[in-house]
Amino acid sequence: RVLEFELRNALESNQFHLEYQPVVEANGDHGVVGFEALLRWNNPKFGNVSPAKFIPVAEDARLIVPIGNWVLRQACTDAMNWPSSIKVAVNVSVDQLTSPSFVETVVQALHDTGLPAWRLELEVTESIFVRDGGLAVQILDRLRKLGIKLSLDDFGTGYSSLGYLSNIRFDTIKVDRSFVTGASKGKAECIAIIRAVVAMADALDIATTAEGVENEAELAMIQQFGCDKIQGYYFGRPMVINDACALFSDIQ
Ligand code: G
Ligand code: G
Ligand code: MN
Ligand code: NA
Repeated sequence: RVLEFELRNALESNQFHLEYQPVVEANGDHGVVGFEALLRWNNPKFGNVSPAKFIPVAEDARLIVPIGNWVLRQACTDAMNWPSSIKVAVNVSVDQLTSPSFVETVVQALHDTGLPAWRLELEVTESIFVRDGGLAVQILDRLRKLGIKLSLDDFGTGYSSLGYLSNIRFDTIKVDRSFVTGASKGKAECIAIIRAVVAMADALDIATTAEGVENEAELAMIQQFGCDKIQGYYFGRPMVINDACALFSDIQ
């Protein structure tokens, strides 16, 4: 595949950069609590390619480990420029999580950048429990014991069972955007699902983040459901690192 060929030399030609989308508190003054790092690829031949398109290619070509490790290191480096209470979330593919030296790579990235473990949040999807659930649980447990935060991304859209929630303690469940969109259109099923997820998370002492909040009405709805955190265009689109840093400077 042409995309795979281009992807092979994207790292060394500096074609990747990260954008950061703010995660804010659902209530009060909606202060920024962290950012999710989102990978961007600008290729001379194809222009900007969406991660939704190239991540699966990178996974199939076994390029996701070096690319994912670059993301991890870059995100930890960038986060050191923010106030010391602000977290950074990094998406981790199953192949990356279960690759032989993933835990060591994370520890090294924290050590080299000086980022405290609790400021790093790793986002995984339910799909990691499908293939080799035992190994994934074991690795997540090691990461957790190091003080790293764990988030369950795109919750409710995967093919997994809830059993893993009794084996591994997540800090945050991210309610998938599709439920937020559906609920805001008055879809009773989506409303019921969000309510149930929040109730379950509360009972398990897990925080919830609502994804894809795009307007005032969706914000009000999410506040009513009792989600803890919000991520969505209403509070900020993914932005380059300088813009993320500028959110904290007093002079605007
Ligand atoms: O930023 P955007 O909405 O286009 O992202 C599309 C998808 O790509 C999302 O599901 C997101 O989780 C995923 N993605 C973005 N950056 C990374 C990354 O660094 N690693 C992995 N594994 N997935 C990512
Ligand atoms: O799968 P994951 O949750 O990691 O994907 C995050 C993706 O969701 C990013 O690509 C980001 O651009 C996108 N996103 C974030 N907030 C919104 C939003 O409010 N609306 C829409 N349509 N997409 C969003
Ligand atoms: Mn994510
Ligand atoms: Na998501």
